Amino acid sequence: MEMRRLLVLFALLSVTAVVPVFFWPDKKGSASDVIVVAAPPFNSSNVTVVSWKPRIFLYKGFLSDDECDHLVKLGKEKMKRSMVADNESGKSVMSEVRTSSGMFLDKKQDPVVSGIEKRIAAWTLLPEENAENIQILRYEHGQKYDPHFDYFHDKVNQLQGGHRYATVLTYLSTVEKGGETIFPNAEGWESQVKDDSFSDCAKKGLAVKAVKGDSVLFFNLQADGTPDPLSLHGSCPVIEGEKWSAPKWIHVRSYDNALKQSEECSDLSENCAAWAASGECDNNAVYMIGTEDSPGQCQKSCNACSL
Ligand SMILES: O=C(O)CCC(=O)C(=O)O
Repeated sequence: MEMRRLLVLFALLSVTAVVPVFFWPDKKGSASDVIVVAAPPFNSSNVTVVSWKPRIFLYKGFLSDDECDHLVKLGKEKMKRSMVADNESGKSVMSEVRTSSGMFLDKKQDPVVSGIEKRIAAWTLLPEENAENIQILRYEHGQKYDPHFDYFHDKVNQLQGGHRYATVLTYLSTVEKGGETIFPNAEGWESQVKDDSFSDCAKKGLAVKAVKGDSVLFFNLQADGTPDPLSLHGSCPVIEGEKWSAPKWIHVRSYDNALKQSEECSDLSENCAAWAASGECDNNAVYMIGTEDSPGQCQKSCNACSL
Protein backbone atom coordinates (compact mmCIF):
# COMPACT_ATOMS: atom_id res chain seq x y z
CA MET A 1 0.00 0.00 0.00
CA GLU A 2 1.49 3.35 -0.96
CA MET A 3 2.51 5.85 1.74
CA ARG A 4 -0.38 8.31 1.10
CA ARG A 5 -2.96 5.58 1.65
CA LEU A 6 -1.24 4.40 4.81
CA LEU A 7 -1.38 7.94 6.14
CA VAL A 8 -5.11 8.12 5.40
CA LEU A 9 -5.60 4.86 7.24
CA PHE A 10 -3.64 6.05 10.32
CA ALA A 11 -5.53 9.34 10.30
CA LEU A 12 -8.81 7.43 10.35
CA LEU A 13 -7.70 5.09 13.10
CA SER A 14 -6.76 8.04 15.28
CA VAL A 15 -10.38 9.24 15.21
CA THR A 16 -12.09 7.02 17.76
CA ALA A 17 -15.63 7.33 16.41
CA VAL A 18 -14.67 6.10 12.94
CA VAL A 19 -14.24 2.53 11.75
CA PRO A 20 -12.40 2.27 8.44
CA VAL A 21 -13.63 -0.21 5.84
CA PHE A 22 -11.27 -1.02 3.01
CA PHE A 23 -11.40 -3.55 0.23
CA TRP A 24 -10.29 -4.65 -3.18
CA PRO A 25 -13.11 -3.93 -5.65
CA ASP A 26 -12.48 -7.06 -7.74
CA LYS A 27 -10.22 -10.05 -7.98
CA LYS A 28 -7.84 -8.24 -10.33
CA GLY A 29 -7.52 -5.29 -7.91
CA SER A 30 -4.08 -4.14 -6.87
CA ALA A 31 -3.01 -2.23 -3.77
CA SER A 32 -3.67 1.02 -5.62
CA ASP A 33 -7.37 0.03 -5.96
CA VAL A 34 -7.88 -0.31 -2.21
CA ILE A 35 -10.75 1.93 -1.17
CA VAL A 36 -10.55 3.35 2.32
CA VAL A 37 -13.97 4.41 3.53
CA ALA A 38 -14.60 5.77 7.00
CA ALA A 39 -17.81 4.37 8.49
CA PRO A 40 -19.25 5.72 11.73
CA PRO A 41 -20.38 3.03 14.20
CA PHE A 42 -24.11 2.83 14.96
CA ASN A 43 -24.82 5.19 17.84
CA SER A 44 -28.44 5.65 18.89
CA SER A 45 -27.64 8.83 20.85
CA ASN A 46 -27.37 10.62 17.48
CA VAL A 47 -31.10 10.04 16.91
CA THR A 48 -33.77 12.62 17.70
CA VAL A 49 -37.55 12.44 17.37
CA VAL A 50 -38.86 14.77 14.66
CA SER A 51 -42.52 13.79 15.01
CA TRP A 52 -44.68 11.15 16.67
CA LYS A 53 -47.59 11.59 14.24
CA PRO A 54 -46.35 10.28 11.85
CA ARG A 55 -43.32 8.65 13.48
CA ILE A 56 -40.24 10.41 12.06
CA PHE A 57 -36.69 10.18 13.44
CA LEU A 58 -33.52 12.01 12.40
CA TYR A 59 -30.06 10.42 12.71
CA LYS A 60 -27.34 13.09 12.39
CA GLY A 61 -24.21 11.72 10.72
CA PHE A 62 -25.61 8.28 9.90
CA LEU A 63 -23.17 8.00 6.98
CA SER A 64 -19.68 9.45 6.76
CA ASP A 65 -18.76 11.82 3.91
CA ASP A 66 -16.71 8.99 2.41
CA GLU A 67 -19.70 6.65 2.38
CA CYS A 68 -21.91 9.33 0.79
CA ASP A 69 -19.31 10.03 -1.90
CA HIS A 70 -18.92 6.32 -2.54
CA LEU A 71 -22.69 5.83 -3.06
CA VAL A 72 -22.89 8.84 -5.39
CA LYS A 73 -19.97 7.44 -7.39
CA LEU A 74 -21.68 4.05 -7.72
CA GLY A 75 -24.92 5.65 -8.92
CA LYS A 76 -23.67 8.55 -11.02
CA GLU A 77 -23.12 6.79 -14.35
CA LYS A 78 -26.38 4.85 -14.27
CA MET A 79 -29.00 7.51 -13.64
CA LYS A 80 -32.34 7.23 -15.43
CA ARG A 81 -35.50 9.34 -15.12
CA SER A 82 -37.37 8.35 -11.92
CA MET A 83 -40.74 6.61 -12.20
CA VAL A 84 -43.78 6.27 -9.94
CA ALA A 85 -46.12 3.30 -9.38
CA ASP A 86 -49.45 3.61 -11.20
CA ASN A 87 -52.20 3.46 -8.56
CA GLU A 88 -54.32 0.98 -10.56
CA SER A 89 -51.92 -1.36 -12.36
CA GLY A 90 -48.88 -0.93 -10.11
CA LYS A 91 -46.71 -0.56 -13.22
CA SER A 92 -43.84 1.96 -13.18
CA VAL A 93 -44.76 5.04 -15.17
CA MET A 94 -43.13 8.40 -15.85
CA SER A 95 -44.87 11.35 -14.22
CA GLU A 96 -44.40 15.09 -13.71
CA VAL A 97 -45.06 14.37 -10.02
CA ARG A 98 -41.48 13.07 -9.77
CA THR A 99 -38.80 14.71 -11.90
CA SER A 100 -35.56 13.38 -10.37
CA SER A 101 -33.34 10.69 -11.83
CA GLY A 102 -32.30 7.52 -10.06
CA MET A 103 -31.03 3.95 -10.06
CA PHE A 104 -30.95 0.94 -7.73
CA LEU A 105 -27.73 -0.53 -6.33
CA ASP A 106 -27.39 -4.27 -5.86
CA LYS A 107 -27.81 -5.62 -2.36
CA LYS A 108 -24.41 -6.23 -0.74
CA GLN A 109 -22.86 -4.76 -3.91
CA ASP A 110 -19.61 -4.14 -2.07
CA PRO A 111 -18.46 -4.01 1.58
CA VAL A 112 -19.44 -0.34 1.93
CA VAL A 113 -23.01 -0.97 0.73
CA SER A 114 -23.19 -4.10 2.90
CA GLY A 115 -22.06 -2.15 5.96
CA ILE A 116 -24.71 0.52 5.37
CA GLU A 117 -27.42 -2.11 4.92
CA LYS A 118 -26.45 -3.71 8.21
CA ARG A 119 -26.45 -0.33 10.01
CA ILE A 120 -29.95 0.41 8.64
CA ALA A 121 -31.17 -2.94 10.01
CA ALA A 122 -29.56 -2.17 13.38
CA TRP A 123 -31.25 1.23 13.57
CA THR A 124 -34.70 0.23 12.39
CA LEU A 125 -34.67 -3.19 14.09
CA LEU A 126 -36.10 -4.53 10.82
CA PRO A 127 -34.52 -7.44 8.93
CA GLU A 128 -32.29 -6.77 5.91
CA GLU A 129 -34.28 -9.27 3.87
CA ASN A 130 -37.43 -7.12 4.21
CA ALA A 131 -35.72 -4.20 2.50
CA GLU A 132 -35.50 -3.23 -1.15
CA ASN A 133 -32.13 -2.43 -2.68
CA ILE A 134 -30.80 1.05 -1.87
CA GLN A 135 -31.93 3.58 -4.45
CA ILE A 136 -29.72 6.54 -5.41
CA LEU A 137 -31.56 9.71 -6.43
CA ARG A 138 -30.34 12.93 -7.98
CA TYR A 139 -32.39 16.15 -8.04
CA GLU A 140 -31.01 18.93 -10.20
CA HIS A 141 -32.21 22.54 -10.17
CA GLY A 142 -36.04 22.68 -9.99
CA GLN A 143 -36.46 18.90 -9.67
CA LYS A 144 -38.80 17.59 -6.98
CA TYR A 145 -41.09 14.80 -5.86
CA ASP A 146 -44.60 16.00 -5.05
CA PRO A 147 -46.12 14.75 -1.78
CA HIS A 148 -47.02 11.07 -2.01
CA PHE A 149 -47.28 7.94 0.12
CA ASP A 150 -44.71 5.16 0.18
CA TYR A 151 -47.38 2.53 0.94
CA PHE A 152 -49.04 1.14 -2.16
CA HIS A 153 -52.48 1.81 -3.56
CA ASP A 154 -52.31 -1.14 -5.98
CA LYS A 155 -52.36 -4.86 -5.15
CA VAL A 156 -49.53 -5.92 -7.46
CA ASN A 157 -46.73 -4.19 -5.59
CA GLN A 158 -48.01 -5.50 -2.27
CA LEU A 159 -47.33 -9.05 -3.48
CA GLN A 160 -43.65 -8.33 -2.96
CA GLY A 161 -43.37 -8.36 0.82
CA GLY A 162 -46.51 -6.31 1.52
CA HIS A 163 -46.55 -2.56 2.07
CA ARG A 164 -43.45 -0.44 2.48
CA TYR A 165 -43.60 -0.27 6.27
CA ALA A 166 -40.71 2.12 6.86
CA THR A 167 -38.50 4.41 4.78
CA VAL A 168 -34.90 5.29 5.59
CA LEU A 169 -33.94 8.32 3.53
CA THR A 170 -30.28 9.33 3.66
CA TYR A 171 -28.94 12.57 2.24
CA LEU A 172 -25.76 12.16 0.23
CA SER A 173 -25.22 15.89 -0.34
CA THR A 174 -26.03 19.14 1.44
CA VAL A 175 -28.43 21.29 -0.57
CA GLU A 176 -27.77 25.03 -0.38
CA LYS A 177 -31.43 26.03 -0.84
CA GLY A 178 -34.59 23.96 -1.32
CA GLY A 179 -34.65 20.17 -1.58
CA GLU A 180 -36.09 19.75 1.92
CA THR A 181 -38.12 16.62 2.66
CA ILE A 182 -41.55 17.85 3.63
CA PHE A 183 -44.36 16.16 5.61
CA PRO A 184 -47.46 18.31 4.93
CA ASN A 185 -49.79 16.19 7.12
CA ALA A 186 -47.55 15.91 10.19
CA GLU A 187 -49.40 16.89 13.33
CA GLY A 188 -48.39 20.31 14.67
CA TRP A 189 -46.13 21.18 11.72
CA GLU A 190 -47.24 24.82 11.94
CA SER A 191 -45.23 25.24 15.14
CA GLN A 192 -41.89 24.34 13.49
CA VAL A 193 -39.81 27.53 13.49
CA LYS A 194 -38.46 28.30 10.02
CA ASP A 195 -36.14 31.10 9.03
CA ASP A 196 -35.35 32.32 5.52
CA SER A 197 -32.94 29.46 4.93
CA PHE A 198 -36.03 27.28 4.29
CA SER A 199 -37.71 27.37 0.86
CA ASP A 200 -41.33 28.49 0.46
CA CYS A 201 -42.28 24.86 -0.27
CA ALA A 202 -40.77 23.78 3.06
CA LYS A 203 -42.99 26.30 4.84
CA LYS A 204 -46.05 24.19 3.93
CA GLY A 205 -45.28 21.31 6.27
CA LEU A 206 -42.84 19.76 8.71
CA ALA A 207 -39.51 20.03 6.89
CA VAL A 208 -36.18 18.25 7.18
CA LYS A 209 -33.19 19.87 5.47
CA ALA A 210 -30.98 17.77 3.23
CA VAL A 211 -27.64 17.62 5.05
CA LYS A 212 -24.93 15.25 3.81
CA GLY A 213 -24.77 12.08 5.91
CA ASP A 214 -28.00 12.69 7.86
CA SER A 215 -30.75 10.13 7.62
CA VAL A 216 -34.49 10.27 8.23
CA LEU A 217 -36.49 7.21 9.27
CA PHE A 218 -40.26 7.39 8.98
CA PHE A 219 -43.06 4.86 9.22
CA ASN A 220 -45.68 4.62 6.47
CA LEU A 221 -47.95 2.29 8.42
CA GLN A 222 -49.44 2.70 11.86
CA ALA A 223 -48.70 0.25 14.66
CA ASP A 224 -51.84 -1.76 13.73
CA GLY A 225 -50.49 -2.29 10.20
CA THR A 226 -52.87 0.08 8.43
CA PRO A 227 -51.56 2.87 6.14
CA ASP A 228 -50.78 6.12 7.94
CA PRO A 229 -52.12 9.07 5.92
CA LEU A 230 -49.99 11.40 8.06
CA SER A 231 -46.88 9.89 6.39
CA LEU A 232 -47.54 11.92 3.22
CA HIS A 233 -44.16 13.35 2.19
CA GLY A 234 -42.29 14.83 -0.75
CA SER A 235 -39.10 16.50 -1.86
CA CYS A 236 -39.24 20.26 -2.34
CA PRO A 237 -37.74 21.62 -5.57
CA VAL A 238 -33.99 22.23 -5.45
CA ILE A 239 -33.32 25.96 -5.71
CA GLU A 240 -29.54 26.09 -5.27
CA GLY A 241 -27.10 23.20 -5.47
CA GLU A 242 -27.79 19.55 -6.23
CA LYS A 243 -29.53 16.98 -4.07
CA TRP A 244 -28.40 13.38 -3.83
CA SER A 245 -30.38 11.07 -1.59
CA ALA A 246 -30.67 7.35 -0.96
CA PRO A 247 -34.04 5.92 0.04
CA LYS A 248 -34.28 2.40 1.43
CA TRP A 249 -37.78 1.00 1.66
CA ILE A 250 -38.44 -1.73 4.20
CA HIS A 251 -41.46 -3.98 3.75
CA VAL A 252 -43.72 -5.74 6.21
CA ARG A 253 -42.48 -9.18 5.13
CA SER A 254 -39.41 -10.55 3.35
CA TYR A 255 -38.84 -8.70 0.08
CA ASP A 256 -36.01 -11.05 -0.91
CA ASN A 257 -38.14 -14.18 -0.57
CA ALA A 258 -40.96 -12.65 -2.58
CA LEU A 259 -38.52 -11.67 -5.32
CA LYS A 260 -37.04 -15.16 -5.37
CA GLN A 261 -40.51 -16.68 -5.63
CA SER A 262 -41.57 -14.37 -8.45
CA GLU A 263 -38.42 -15.16 -10.46
CA GLU A 264 -38.56 -18.92 -10.02
CA CYS A 265 -41.11 -20.98 -8.21
CA SER A 266 -39.30 -22.09 -5.10
CA ASP A 267 -39.65 -23.30 -1.54
CA LEU A 268 -38.55 -21.05 1.27
CA SER A 269 -37.78 -23.82 3.73
CA GLU A 270 -35.67 -26.93 3.27
CA ASN A 271 -38.40 -28.85 5.14
CA CYS A 272 -41.05 -28.15 2.48
CA ALA A 273 -40.79 -31.49 0.65
CA ALA A 274 -41.20 -33.44 3.91
CA TRP A 275 -44.08 -31.27 5.10
CA ALA A 276 -45.81 -31.62 1.72
CA ALA A 277 -45.37 -35.41 1.85
CA SER A 278 -47.08 -35.49 5.24
CA GLY A 279 -50.15 -33.62 3.96
CA GLU A 280 -49.37 -30.11 5.16
CA CYS A 281 -50.31 -28.53 1.79
CA ASP A 282 -53.94 -29.42 2.60
CA ASN A 283 -53.81 -29.22 6.38
CA ASN A 284 -51.89 -25.95 6.59
CA ALA A 285 -52.60 -24.31 3.23
CA VAL A 286 -52.22 -20.66 4.24
CA TYR A 287 -48.70 -21.23 5.57
CA MET A 288 -47.64 -23.68 2.84
CA ILE A 289 -49.30 -22.21 -0.27
CA GLY A 290 -50.34 -18.76 0.86
CA THR A 291 -52.97 -16.48 -0.57
CA GLU A 292 -53.10 -14.21 -3.59
CA ASP A 293 -51.80 -11.33 -1.46
CA SER A 294 -49.20 -13.26 0.48
CA PRO A 295 -47.33 -16.24 -1.03
CA GLY A 296 -46.70 -19.20 1.28
CA GLN A 297 -43.45 -20.96 2.18
CA CYS A 298 -43.73 -24.11 0.09
CA GLN A 299 -45.39 -23.31 -3.24
CA LYS A 300 -43.02 -25.57 -5.19
CA SER A 301 -43.50 -28.68 -3.06
CA CYS A 302 -47.26 -28.08 -3.02
CA ASN A 303 -47.34 -27.74 -6.85
CA ALA A 304 -48.98 -24.34 -6.38
CA CYS A 305 -46.66 -22.17 -8.45
CA SER A 306 -49.43 -20.64 -10.56
CA LEU A 307 -51.15 -19.02 -7.55
O1 LIG B 1 -35.65 12.74 -1.57
C1 LIG B 1 -36.55 13.03 -0.77
O2 LIG B 1 -36.44 13.96 0.06
C2 LIG B 1 -37.84 12.29 -0.79
C3 LIG B 1 -37.74 11.02 -1.55
C4 LIG B 1 -39.01 10.29 -1.50
O3 LIG B 1 -39.98 10.74 -1.01
C5 LIG B 1 -39.11 8.97 -2.05
O4 LIG B 1 -38.20 8.58 -2.81
O5 LIG B 1 -40.12 8.29 -1.76
